[in-house]
Amino acid sequence: MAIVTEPAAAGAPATPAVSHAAQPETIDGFHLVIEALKMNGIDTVFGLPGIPITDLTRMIQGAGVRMIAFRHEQSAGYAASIAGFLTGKPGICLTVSAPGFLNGLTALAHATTNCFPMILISGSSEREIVDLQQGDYEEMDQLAIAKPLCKAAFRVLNAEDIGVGIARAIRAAVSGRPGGVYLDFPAKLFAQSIDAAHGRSTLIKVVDAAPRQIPAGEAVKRALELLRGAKKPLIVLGKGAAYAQCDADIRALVEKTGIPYLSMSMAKGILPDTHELAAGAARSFVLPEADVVMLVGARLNWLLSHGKGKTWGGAGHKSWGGQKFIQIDISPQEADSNVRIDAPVVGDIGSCVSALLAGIGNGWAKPPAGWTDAINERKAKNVAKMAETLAKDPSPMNFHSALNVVRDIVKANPDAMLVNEGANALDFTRSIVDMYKPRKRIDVGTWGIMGIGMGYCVAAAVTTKQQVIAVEGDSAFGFSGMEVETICRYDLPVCIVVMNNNGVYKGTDVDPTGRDPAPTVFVKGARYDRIIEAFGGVGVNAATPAELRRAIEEAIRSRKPTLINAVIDETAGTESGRITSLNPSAKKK
Ligand code: ADP
Ligand code: TPW
Ligand code: MG
Repeated sequence: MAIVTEPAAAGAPATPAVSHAAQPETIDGFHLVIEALKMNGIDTVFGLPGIPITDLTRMIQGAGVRMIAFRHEQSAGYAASIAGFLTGKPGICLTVSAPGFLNGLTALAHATTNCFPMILISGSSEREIVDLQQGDYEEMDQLAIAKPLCKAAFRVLNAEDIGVGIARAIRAAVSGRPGGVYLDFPAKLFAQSIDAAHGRSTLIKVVDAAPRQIPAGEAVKRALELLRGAKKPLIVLGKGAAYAQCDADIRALVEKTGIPYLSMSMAKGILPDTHELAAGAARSFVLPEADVVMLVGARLNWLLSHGKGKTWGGAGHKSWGGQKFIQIDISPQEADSNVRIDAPVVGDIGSCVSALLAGIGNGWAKPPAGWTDAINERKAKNVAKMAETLAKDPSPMNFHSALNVVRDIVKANPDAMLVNEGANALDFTRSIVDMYKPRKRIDVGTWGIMGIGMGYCVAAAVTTKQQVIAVEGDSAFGFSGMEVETICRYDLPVCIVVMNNNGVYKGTDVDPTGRDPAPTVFVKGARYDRIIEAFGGVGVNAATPAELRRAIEEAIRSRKPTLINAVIDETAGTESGRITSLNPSAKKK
């Protein structure tokens, strides 16, 4: 995941040259920042202008770096975070001070939580006034506030230190476990002028920003011994495995060992969901039954029921199910965070998987047929049941009949990026829509966060140039809906499908007192498609699967920004989708 390098400062506008030969050329903070970013292969910045960074956004654009300007910093931040995931380079988000910084902060915390490399750069107000709390314009001690939410936070006060600040931010974001980094640039920094030759000599082109981390030989041996003795082995692929971009080796590991695998949401497609060893359709069977589980870039957090309890065949909700775990992860602190890890393999996934492959050689005995046959039997049963449900054509549409269309379209367009958020709109899409290629599915991630939608769409379109399809709950869409203007402004090939069931989870709740709409319910029969028309995009109302299919196909053909209001049965969803049980239940009704 090397940072791509470019010739230093190519294309950056030079500080206006002064004609007197006697006067040395100078460079200011603005240009040092831009040159440092360019030198380190940063080609895109996501942000929103205002004091003190308006000129910086202009100059970034003038220097040939893509400056994508949003309507809200949170969307710019989410865009930066997912650009980091998709490219392995830190995604950059640029904001103004206090309120802009705070708007970007949720995304910074999200990046850290999800292990995505991102740098939030915020302008800040005058230090001596902020520190004496004398009431400066947008006064706030941003550095202190950012610190607990990111891997590292730095403030740069002198133009000579810009190079070091940016180099350290890049290293912190992409090395080891990736995460969010905060860079604080006070307004005065940008205007500082120093000798140009000296200034440029302080810039650092980061060498080997994300160094390989080779696993210890004995750790690999321990893992292979455990795997070799397994009767019912299982591999779990997480988004760390997708991030590592060593898809061919992961595929070889699965195929050479013949071990069935589960893909976590954003790991879907590292191997196609239709692969014969894919065990996703038998998830509730394989988790409690497996005896040895190899985690590849996946944490045993809530998404995997902390590796224990009923999901894993444990007797009680916190009891160990008896599995032995191998965990491949770059973080040496991850092992044992929830249950005992018998064989931690610490290193970058590329190096770990190739070391395992070398140890496996060619004569690896496949798992007992009893195990794979049992899985295949469950899979066949569940797939047949799903096919039956998908074939139904109820009126109004439900999630299944609408997503059956998306499923076909993704199959026919495997290079398209799929953005997904909501509750039911998320869970049904994850289980119904098969993915065929790595890093194509991007979604709510570790927090199950709403609001990533349009920011992710913009970043996916800008960084991959592929068609983007977003499946959005109507509530989820609302968090970032104004960014459809951004999508139209940059004319991005994004097709947004709003699964409109009139509310959060469903649209049927009522206020028991009869006064107001229920907190989960929105305006009934809303026409989200009309929002995009205000900005010149294509809006379509789709009440049937045939209408939905036609509209998505046309969006892909035209590559025009499109928003489809998919009318979904308002009774179709369940509370919180698949995670109803996480709602605390009141003892008395
Ligand atoms: P999921 O939600 O898909 O289960 P998680 O976000 O819980 O995935 O886990 C991702 C894990 O991958 C993290 O523990 C992180 O340290 C690890 N990781 C990220 N990048 C790499 C890498 N290049 N090599 C090894 N581990 C990585
Ligand atoms: C930042 C809580 C989880 S899912 C959801 C909310 C508000 C919306 C579900 O409705 P939607 O989907 O999108 O219409 P559907 O198909 O079930 O009807 N604030 C944040 N993050 C989260 N997760 C929430 C609130 C939530
Ligand atoms: Mg909804």
